[in-house]
Amino acid sequence: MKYTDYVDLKYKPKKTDLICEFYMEPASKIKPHEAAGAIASESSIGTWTDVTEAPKRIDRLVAKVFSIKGNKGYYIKIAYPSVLFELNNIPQILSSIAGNIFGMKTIKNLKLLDIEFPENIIKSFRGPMYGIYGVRKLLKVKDRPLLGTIIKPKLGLNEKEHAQVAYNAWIGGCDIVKDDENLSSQSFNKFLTRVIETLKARDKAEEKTGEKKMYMPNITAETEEMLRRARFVKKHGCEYAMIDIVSCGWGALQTLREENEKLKLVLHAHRAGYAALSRNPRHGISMLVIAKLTRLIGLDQLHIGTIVGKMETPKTEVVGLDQEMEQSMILDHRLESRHMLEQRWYHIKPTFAVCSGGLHPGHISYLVKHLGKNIIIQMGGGIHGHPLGTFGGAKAARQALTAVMEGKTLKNYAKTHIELKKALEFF
Ligand code: CAP
Ligand code: MG
Repeated sequence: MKYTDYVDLKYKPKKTDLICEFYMEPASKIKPHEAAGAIASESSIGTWTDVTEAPKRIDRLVAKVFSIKGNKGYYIKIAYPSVLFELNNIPQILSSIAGNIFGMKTIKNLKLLDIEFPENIIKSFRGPMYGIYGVRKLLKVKDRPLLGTIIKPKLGLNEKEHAQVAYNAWIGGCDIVKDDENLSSQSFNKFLTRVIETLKARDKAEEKTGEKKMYMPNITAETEEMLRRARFVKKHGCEYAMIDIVSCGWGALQTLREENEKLKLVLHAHRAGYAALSRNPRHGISMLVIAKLTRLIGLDQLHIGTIVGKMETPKTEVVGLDQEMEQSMILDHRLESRHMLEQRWYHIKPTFAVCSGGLHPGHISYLVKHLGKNIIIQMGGGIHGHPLGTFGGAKAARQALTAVMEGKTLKNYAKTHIELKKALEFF
């Protein structure tokens, strides 16, 4: 088969097909049909030349390019017979549809924009154990965004200092305190000691505030060690674990999710490193794909970016309502869906979207307006950089959230809340 034999613009995808949408730029002198066919061939059963003794029957396994739109840069759609993919195996699925094709000479740029999974593949994954509703039930917070902070400075504090900063953030008004993405178990802050100290601080903060408080320790490590840390966390009465999904890898996430059937932890997905894949609009893998894979495997919360704040998040990369949804993800109006992670997807529970990165109390109105209430808002510098310190910063953040939920402007609310006033002046 020639590459162009993989193009059939009349093909109507079957419900059982897995469908990928790519943005593609052919290499110079390569026609779009040939470039698109090369992608379909290499990501399904083909290679650069025909195989002399291949059995005829495998021709029914070819992927088909059924849509090519654009000029110079093209949006193409490819349908794959789902039999090409192993159920419950994200690494293999990615080795097909996000593997060799990124390096082919016939392609100058290629970005995997979206994957539409058929039902049989979706049903082979567990999805989140808790999802939005399970986390809300755990935290006893019904219908407002959850407020979190990341302990700052991100590295350097010892275990007791870490716990003290967490305590101040919790009594100031944060629901959740998390470790930063590059804090694991360094000489100055050992994981086991940090967890013990910070859980003691959590219990004190719960007693003082009468509110449920959550700590998300970062268990990112080699897989076996990560599982040991997850079991330790569970044993010491912590309900959460946070993991850097890109650094740990998809296979490790699946292992953790399997173990979590026993541990029943809320799993928080930090996406450090995702921008190496998604930032270039013309090459790589979109955040939408990363979000779908993370939700399919079954993490409960995921950083989705925010248009405001410090991280470069092109509008198209904020996993949001305007993303092209696949048939199986139906907007679930019960949830007032504002972003894809909370939409229904067969048995897969809705994932809590986490907004973070350069946020401060002044951003809360914008976030709720654009992403709704089913979000977790996290501030690191926006709380620990407040002129009155961590406690004042957490108070300011909680005051801003209360104002927005009561339909008041931050400016007016700040007239009677000094911590918020100082935050709005300072940031
Ligand atoms: C935020 C943060 C988070 C980023 C990740 C940081 O701290 O802790 O890791 O939010 O980005 O280390 O930058 P600040 P994203 O609040 O002080 O910025 O959420 O976009 O994945
Ligand atoms: Mg961080």
